[in-house]
Amino acid sequence: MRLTDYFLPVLKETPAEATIASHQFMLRAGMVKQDSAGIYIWLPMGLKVLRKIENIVREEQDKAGAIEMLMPTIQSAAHWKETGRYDAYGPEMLRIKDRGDRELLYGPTNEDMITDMFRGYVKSYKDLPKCLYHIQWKFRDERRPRFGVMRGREFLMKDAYSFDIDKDAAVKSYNRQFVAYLNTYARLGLKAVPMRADTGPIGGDLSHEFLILADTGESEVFCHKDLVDMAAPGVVSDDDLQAVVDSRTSLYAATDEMHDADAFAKVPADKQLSARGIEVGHIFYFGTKYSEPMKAAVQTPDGKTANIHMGSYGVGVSRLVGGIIEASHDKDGIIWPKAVTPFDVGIINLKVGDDAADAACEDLYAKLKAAGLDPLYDDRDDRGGQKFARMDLIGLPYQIVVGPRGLKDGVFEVKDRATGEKQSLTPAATLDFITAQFS
Ligand code: P5A
Repeated sequence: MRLTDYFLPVLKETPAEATIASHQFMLRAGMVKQDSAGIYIWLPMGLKVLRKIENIVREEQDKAGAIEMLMPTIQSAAHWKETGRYDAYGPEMLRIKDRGDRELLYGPTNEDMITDMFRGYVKSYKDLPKCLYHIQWKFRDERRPRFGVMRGREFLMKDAYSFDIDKDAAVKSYNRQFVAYLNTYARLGLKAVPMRADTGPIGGDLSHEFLILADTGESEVFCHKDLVDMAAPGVVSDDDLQAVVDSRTSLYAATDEMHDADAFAKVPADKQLSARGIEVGHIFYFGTKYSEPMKAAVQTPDGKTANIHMGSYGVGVSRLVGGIIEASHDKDGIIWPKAVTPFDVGIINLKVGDDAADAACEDLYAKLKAAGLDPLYDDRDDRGGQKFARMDLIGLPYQIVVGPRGLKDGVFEVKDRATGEKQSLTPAATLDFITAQFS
């Protein structure tokens, strides 16, 4: 993409309403614009990152055997009345009436709707287990929307729902999602720690939140330090699921609502970590909480009927955009992990209009694209300082600076955004170096 063709409305000043780095940088880098409290327009570069995160989440769900579908954002109140959640959910739910005075709502989550759908089709144990998911916008009329997309009112969630014949089978489904979450966050370049968590309005007694540690996080957390740097498990066979989950849950980790000071005191003092965290996922096993009132039951092998055991599994997809920035930035701007960067590499032309500089940039731009990369070419006629600041702000992992001085010696300057390291490379070596970083 050429910058002169793109829509990248970068701001010079930090908007006063933004108090944390991710919010400031997302506004300044032209990724989002607030339309009303907690509701955002996703501008082109913000959307690119959102889609990359969404795709990684999707791939890991698919690998875990979950099946993608799509439920609507607007739901009928009837499902929620059946489970008793219509009243219980309170003012966070946006309630709407249609022209026929029928009660609708903008979905804050989908347990009630999917249980209604599933019970209509599935009547036998032979059709279990199943795990279905979608990636869809939610609305929660949060009392205090803040920190940009981190606590929005409208936000994108991946929500999966598992259906099993009994508790043992349901715990297996839970464990499979638990492991998928570890792999998902690792691919996003994050260290997310699973912690025992409160279940709130979703319900159930087995639940973990996945949190990334950050000073600006909204949750207070307590955990064993070793959990933070554990490597992702990768592919795990069904037989090994429980052991992988146990290797995490045997170490102390809890959010403040579930914190047990006595148990935490037993963690060796040099391993105790109290910190703040950003909740980027939350998984639940809630048994028959929805299937019982909705009579979602199947025939068992011995001819009886049993209520389906369910779990639900959420990832905060739009929150992750902010979460990744909180975990990876410096004073000058964002530092994107390669897996989610909006563009792979930036080309800075320091002398737009100069034949040699223009030709070198065009050639490099074409070759990077031919190599399957996604470069952003800054071909705007701006001052050098402005170009450097803009490129640092938007945080692409590599920058290639093309200017008259280097060209005289036949080299470009290649900068690593994370380390600040610079090297002078010939055009051919530049191409080799950059493509190697993405292979
Ligand atoms: C699990 C899937 C649920 O809603 N039902 C379906 C369950 N869980 S949850 O914890 O309430 O939400 C799941 C994840 O969504 C993100 N999230 C938010 N992101 C941005 N703004 C919000 N206001 C917001 N609320 C929840 C979190 O990452 C949470 O873990």
